Amino acid sequence: MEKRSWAEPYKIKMVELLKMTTIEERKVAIQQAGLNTFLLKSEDVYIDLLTDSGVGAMSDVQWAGIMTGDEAYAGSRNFYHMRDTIEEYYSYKYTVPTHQGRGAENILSQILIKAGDYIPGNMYFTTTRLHQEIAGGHFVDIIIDEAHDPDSEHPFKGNVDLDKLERLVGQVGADKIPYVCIATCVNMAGGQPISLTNLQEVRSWCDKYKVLLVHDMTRVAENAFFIQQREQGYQHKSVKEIVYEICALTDAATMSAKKDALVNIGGFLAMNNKDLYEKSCELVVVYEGLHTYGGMAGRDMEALAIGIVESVQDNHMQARVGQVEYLGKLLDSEDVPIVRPYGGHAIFLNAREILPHIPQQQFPAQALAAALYVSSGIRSMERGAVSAGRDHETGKNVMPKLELVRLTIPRRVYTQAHIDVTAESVVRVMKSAHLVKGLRFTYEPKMLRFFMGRFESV
Ligand code: P70
Repeated sequence: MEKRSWAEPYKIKMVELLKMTTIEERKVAIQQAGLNTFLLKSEDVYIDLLTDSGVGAMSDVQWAGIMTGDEAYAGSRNFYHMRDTIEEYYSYKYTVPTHQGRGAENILSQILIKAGDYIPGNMYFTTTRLHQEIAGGHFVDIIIDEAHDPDSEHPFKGNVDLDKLERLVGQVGADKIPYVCIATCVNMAGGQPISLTNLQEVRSWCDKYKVLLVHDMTRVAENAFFIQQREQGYQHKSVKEIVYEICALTDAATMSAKKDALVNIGGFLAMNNKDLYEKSCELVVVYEGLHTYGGMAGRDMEALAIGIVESVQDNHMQARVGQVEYLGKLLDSEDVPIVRPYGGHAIFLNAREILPHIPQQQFPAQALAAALYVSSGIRSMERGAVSAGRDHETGKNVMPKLELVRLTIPRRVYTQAHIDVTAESVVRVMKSAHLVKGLRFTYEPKMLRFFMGRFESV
């Protein structure tokens, strides 16, 4: 059969040189970082797969847009460009810029949540849940069970289990549910999409009970690509059309634009309801900045407006998700236990299986991320018990079913050769996995402990 490869729909115009380190240097660096990859200096990292947040490569057109920044305190023209682009591509009528995603989560949670409320969501996200809790709410997981099983091949592991939603309303009543929070391409589940059919069902449920539907749209374009590839009836629709369709089913959205929208910083809260918009404007001036910049520079709003357009191009998405898939296939061919199906932004290593000798109380995923860094200079992120934190009522460690290490692929940054080296490095660390030891905290922050926590080997 004739071989047909695809290649990235861009070429490289500028490069950033990487520093190579020795294993001895990395051993010192990880000890100084308290065995936490968040605390490493970026200079000491070879291939940085910590996150896909704010680390993408902007296009020449975005950089040109930076030069047209209108840095007026009020009414910057870049704000209006961004707002109009959001309405055109994402359907939402009103936009409130924020410095990044969690700024939007804070404002939304403060406005909509009362003490004692319940907020159902398709799996938790760390910052989202924390803002819900700070506002006095309780997060309730309503994702399908398959999402908690790393081996399930379900094509839409981000789907909502409507029975769980129905049970919740039976227990607490619709009055106690201010909104349902749905993430596209669920991060903590392994970058897994929700189907449009399921989202339509959630919409109908929300209409029935008069509950708002809020969309964490941080990775909406990746989700749209999976719908195009996997959901019946969408093969001939463009990513752009599917993105619009997803957004149009929801009432409001929080966005960390540092991911899909291809910028280094920025986010927003967007909605169709004027009353919610006005309340958001009142709070954005308290926490972020005036309602026409909300913590973003004019130039960054311009880059964001352009990034939205670039992010929904089919060929961009094919290369983006294709690169993640390429890594997944390499690891699969070496029998590395990873979450299936491959995610949109990352491949997730199943630390439970790679380090069966380390009990979850000793944070196997955290230990694996540290070991991978020492062995190869590759930086990854723990997404297991350390991230899950403690139950905010009982104070007990939450032990999630998924104990994962995330190899997150920045957008338009690394080459296929970097991905080859990554796969080889993971295989190498797996071969000496039995030597990796469990960890305990030496410093445990009260909130979002994974960012700054420090550890020692036990
Ligand atoms: C990541 C980043 C951020 C994020 C997200 C979803 C689905 C909201 C946000 C917040 C950065 C991160 C954040 C917390 C823990 C680890 C890493 N995800 N919703 O790497 O947006 O960061 O802009 O405030 O993925 O996954 P922001």
